[in-house]
Amino acid sequence: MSHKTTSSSNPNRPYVPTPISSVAFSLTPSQQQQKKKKKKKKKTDRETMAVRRLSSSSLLTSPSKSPLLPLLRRPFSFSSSSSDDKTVLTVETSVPFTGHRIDPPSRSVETTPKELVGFFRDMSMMRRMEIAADSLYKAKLIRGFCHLYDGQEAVAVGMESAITKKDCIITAYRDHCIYLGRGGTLLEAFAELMGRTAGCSKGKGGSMHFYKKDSGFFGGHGIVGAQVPLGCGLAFAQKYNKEDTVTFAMYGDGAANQGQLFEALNMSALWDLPAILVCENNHYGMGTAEWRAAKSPAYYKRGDYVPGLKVDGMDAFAVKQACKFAKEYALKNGPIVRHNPETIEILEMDTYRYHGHSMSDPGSSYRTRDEISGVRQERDPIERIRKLVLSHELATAAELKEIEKLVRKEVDEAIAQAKESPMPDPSELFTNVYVKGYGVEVNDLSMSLLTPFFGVFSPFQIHILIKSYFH
Ligand SMILES: Cc1ncc(C[n+]2csc(CCOP(=O)(O)OP(=O)(O)O)c2C)c(N)n1
Ligand SMILES: [Mg+2]
Repeated sequence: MSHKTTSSSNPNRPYVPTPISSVAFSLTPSQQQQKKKKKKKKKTDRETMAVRRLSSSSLLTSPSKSPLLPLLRRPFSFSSSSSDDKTVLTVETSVPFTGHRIDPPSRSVETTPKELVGFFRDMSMMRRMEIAADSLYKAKLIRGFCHLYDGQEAVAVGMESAITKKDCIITAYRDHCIYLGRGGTLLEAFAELMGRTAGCSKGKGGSMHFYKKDSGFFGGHGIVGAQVPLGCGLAFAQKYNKEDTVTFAMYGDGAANQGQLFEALNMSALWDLPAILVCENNHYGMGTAEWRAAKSPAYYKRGDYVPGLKVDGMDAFAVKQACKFAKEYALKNGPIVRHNPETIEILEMDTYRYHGHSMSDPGSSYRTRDEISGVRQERDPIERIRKLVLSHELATAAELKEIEKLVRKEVDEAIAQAKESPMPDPSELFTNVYVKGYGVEVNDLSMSLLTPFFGVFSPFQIHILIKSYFH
């Protein structure tokens, strides 16, 4: 698996990041008055209030005295350290949306102080989790394939804020943060990464195979693109069961060129399924820049007859607006209507991954360090929200640092607890397989034959492959 390909900094075809205007926001007249009043208050008053808000936050308060239960029970909540969910703030997206066969939504996005500060904390939590996973991998406590999501957090957070847990999400192997967003806990995530029984797949799936029962999260998938037809199948079930819900099927710019995607798109459009295809365009498929793999890298237009929207995927509020719009659009007239030719859409999220493709890829041989640091400086999703929080005076810089400190502590606690969890018993190798009592012993020959597939399949999928090969 080589990551050494022509650099995207090739002068003929450079990677051009989305231009970002400075953080823009607008306030209604009453909000402006409120802001003026606030300014008059003494700084100390404001800080005392904010510290009170911080300490009353659900995420930062242990619901139990047991050392294990807090992390097991505590969902990754989108409540914020600010308790104010009544004041409506209007935030402008960084850049306008671009539509294909559709009028794009407004750039003005409504939010509340609670949501705004919540976005900051939730994205900081995701970022910290991925950085910690990097260290655990280097310490050999996480093994096998491991694909990190840092840089792309705004997609997970913005999407989650626009939908409910009854809507479905299905994604590929870059799944840790989507899992947290769906309500997974840090303990379940780290335990799974380290192959422990407290993990969300009982330690049997690893990084690429996170699942969350009864949460509308249909997990990570190692076969590139295969999750898209499965997602359309979920949308079929939603329509069949007459549910007012939708499925977000996520895939990368690399997967966007696969045939199965177009087959799934055709059937979904034909059957008016409430499916929303979300292309996370991080501009690289492993070490291959998008322009080397796609004749047309305008992925939001690639559905031809299917409407599409290009979204700044580094702006959580743009993602929120786009996902809300897409869900409403997909459900327009309800999924039960026999012929609604406009249910399915493609959302292209213009995003960026800071890490390499996986832990075996340093991520710097096919793109320049300047490119990576440029995106960090200009477009970082967390820094954007930090600026918004500060400009709305919802917290001070010191308070935001405190949130980051608490997030770090919570991640460290989860890792310590995950390490306490045992590895699965070897007998577990024969559970959760398709056909009961149909297992086979894995011998050295079959293991060596299947080694190349280890990154793609989970140990249990490999078991099934062995089974079907030898029977
Ligand atoms: C069917 C299939 N082909 C090839 C691979 C190897 N592979 C794993 S990830 C990847 C790149 C996918 O890139 P993209 O869709 O852009 O997603 P990203 O990793 O950027 O999130 C490839 C080619 C695979 N796992 N499955
Ligand atoms: Mg990609």
